[in-house]
Amino acid sequence: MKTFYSEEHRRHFPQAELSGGQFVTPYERPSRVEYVLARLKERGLTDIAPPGAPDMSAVRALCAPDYLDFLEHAWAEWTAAGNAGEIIAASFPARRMQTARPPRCIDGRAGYYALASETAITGGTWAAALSSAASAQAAQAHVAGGARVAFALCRPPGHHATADMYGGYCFLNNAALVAEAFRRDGADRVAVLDIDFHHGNGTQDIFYRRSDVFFASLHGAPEDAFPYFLGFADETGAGEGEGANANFPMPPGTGYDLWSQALDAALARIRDFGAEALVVSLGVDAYKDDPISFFRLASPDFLDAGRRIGRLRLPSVFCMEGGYAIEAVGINAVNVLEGFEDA
Ligand code: Q9C
Ligand code: ZN
Repeated sequence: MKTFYSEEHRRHFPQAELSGGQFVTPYERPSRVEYVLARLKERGLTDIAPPGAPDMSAVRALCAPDYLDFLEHAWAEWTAAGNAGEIIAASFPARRMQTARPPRCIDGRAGYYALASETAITGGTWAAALSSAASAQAAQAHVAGGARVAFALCRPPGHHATADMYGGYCFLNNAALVAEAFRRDGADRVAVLDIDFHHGNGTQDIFYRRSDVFFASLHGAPEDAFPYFLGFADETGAGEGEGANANFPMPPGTGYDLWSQALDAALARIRDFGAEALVVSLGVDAYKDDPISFFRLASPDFLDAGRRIGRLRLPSVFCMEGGYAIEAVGINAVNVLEGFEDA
């Protein structure tokens, strides 16, 4: 299995994450990918290449133009406005406020384009987000070119990002870019399977009204877990997309018994849908020792999950998403990949 990975991710390393009323070192930090790289090498998966430049036309086709303009210029505007710290959104268009009028000033625009305030933007964030998207695009191109599978070691992650909002450590939705690229390259039906602990609200939102991209997500129930406001089981798609969205919210303490039943149910839905290509949002924060999550998967469970996914026998792209038990992130992510190859 080939891995696509860009060192540019290091340009996104905020000092601060607002967590528990304090600024802490962000959970989503550069060292996460170092552990994945180390594990890939340890397991002989040494075919690792940098992506080329991002396909900007595909990024522009996915995202709102004003959102991309914000991401590209936010840092320059923020510093020009005399701000000393990182960009952290603090005011949002909440209930009964205007959601269609982006402010002019940068602190207003940060809140307009953010869906949460834990995610800071710095001078290197845009370049890093683009490099992450480029890895996803390169992995898809590799599979479109005939490989059965590829791994996009994306950082920053993507599944919380919508076409016009960032947050949950995400800026550009890498998995959605891959799904759209499979469609462009001729797959009539594509499935996205999101096994990150958190609901993939961004991916769901992007494809919610579409019948050509099926989205399935296994995650901590929104009553108890970020992103709190999406990911309920009764969200089944809308309009043309009715029936093409499947959520599997699960309660605190969920272990592999329940989780693997949900995985099997999601895989059955993907099979029934008739997907010709698969995108996996590969978060490994369902791990028992993850510091911000509440599932209880053990490392061997990820190997088994990979096997089950591999039995779909679909051309597949894995996009790295979350996972914050830093030293286990590599073992768990690579276990999924090895399980997949085993199947
Ligand atoms: N006190 C991904 O896994 N909330 N994003 C953190 C920490 C945000 C997770 C709360 C979690 C975002 C890609
Ligand atoms: Zn997550």
